[in-house]
Amino acid sequence: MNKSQLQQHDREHLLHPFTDFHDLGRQGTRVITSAEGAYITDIDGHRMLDGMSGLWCCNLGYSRREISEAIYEQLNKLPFYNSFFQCTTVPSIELADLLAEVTPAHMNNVFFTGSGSEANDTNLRIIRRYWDLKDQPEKRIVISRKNAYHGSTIGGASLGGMSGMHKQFQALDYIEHIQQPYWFGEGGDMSPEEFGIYAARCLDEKIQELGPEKVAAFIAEPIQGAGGVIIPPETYWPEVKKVLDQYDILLVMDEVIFGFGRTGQWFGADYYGMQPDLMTFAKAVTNGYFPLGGTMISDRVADVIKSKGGEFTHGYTYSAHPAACMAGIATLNILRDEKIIENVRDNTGPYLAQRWAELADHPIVGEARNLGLVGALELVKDKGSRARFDDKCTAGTVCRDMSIKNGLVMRATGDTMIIAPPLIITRDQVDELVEKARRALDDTAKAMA
Ligand code: PXG
Repeated sequence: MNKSQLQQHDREHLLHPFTDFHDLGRQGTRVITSAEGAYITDIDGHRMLDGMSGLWCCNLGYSRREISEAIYEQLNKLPFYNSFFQCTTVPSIELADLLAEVTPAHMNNVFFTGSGSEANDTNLRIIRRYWDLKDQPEKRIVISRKNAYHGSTIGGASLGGMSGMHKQFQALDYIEHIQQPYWFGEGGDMSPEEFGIYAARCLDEKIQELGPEKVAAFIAEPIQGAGGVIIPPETYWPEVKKVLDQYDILLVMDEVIFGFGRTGQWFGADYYGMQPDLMTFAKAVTNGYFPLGGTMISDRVADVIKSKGGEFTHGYTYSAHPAACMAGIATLNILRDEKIIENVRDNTGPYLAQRWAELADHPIVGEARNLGLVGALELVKDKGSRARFDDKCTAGTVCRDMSIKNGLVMRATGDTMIIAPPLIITRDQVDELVEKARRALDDTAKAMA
């Protein structure tokens, strides 16, 4: 099939995730046909630096045969076996060992799932089971944050705080949402430091309002990813820690985007010095090569679930799929053996920080923020008042299209442009990324004038 035939069949038979079908019909899909290193190529032969690592998952880029070969060999040896009913497979044990090694010291158990959404559903099941076994069944409520993203199953979407999503389904009734730590958008006249404390105190207020004896857990991404790379003010996480230390409430850190090196540390929890009870992961655990997610479970929680006896009635057919686990093993070995994360921390992360900050002087950039290998640009019409161009987020859409035209995949969340390039990006490629982003900004400024 040629390009237009592919687009037509796509329109007729494929319902895409998070897609406006009118727009899709009008514009047609972009057909991506190949990828190499940090670049993807579409059906027209247009090659782009992939500033989004696929969908925050191909942290090692697209050319790691060690991973694809590990999957292939496993599929030929034992393509599937389940981990229910006292069965197990060698890859699942080996990956569990490796995860226990790279995650914080107090986390030594994993429950495997097929995705991040499923893993957050698993978290809800574990939280409930934990408090029941502790004879505190009244602890039921989970606190999350507005504009959080925790997936798209009913559980994941209920935990998430995106208003557009909540309009389209009925959320679970035991989840509450509080203020997000988004200083640029919602900090008003407060300094970032003041606002960080304020946003953390909102957690305390909510716990007191609900009654600590009813609150089971607090869930948060270390940095909001899909919500627009919202890097909390430095005061936020230490204050959240203080709040949580006062109460007997579980902390779930959703590391689906920031796990496996994005901050220059293995996990966001390491970066912020937090000790979560549960830690959701997916995406980069297999470098995006095979679907796999899961949740890491602290010793405190695992001991209760394991020792109090009785069956934990939860699991997925593809929990611990052997080929997925082999992909995970190969990925973690590369991250560890090639010191990829150390390189982000000491070399490419600081270099991106320096180059990305230069974009703050652009006339339509209200803020350029970054941490490790992630970054965001706030597009504004007026820098002083942080006023946007319009309420339809036209600037973000224009900038995304200009960026793609200029050979860089940059994503728009409203009028916030975001990047999360592969962790293997070189300094030269960081230069290329920043130059292409600047060109996209220039083109956007012209189009919006
Ligand atoms: N938690 C977080 C923090 C995520 O970012 C999920 C859970 C769900 O994972 P699965 O594997 O079920 O998709 C995610 C997923 C975007 C975008 O546009 C982000 C995600 C997924 C799709 C799009 O930034 N994150």
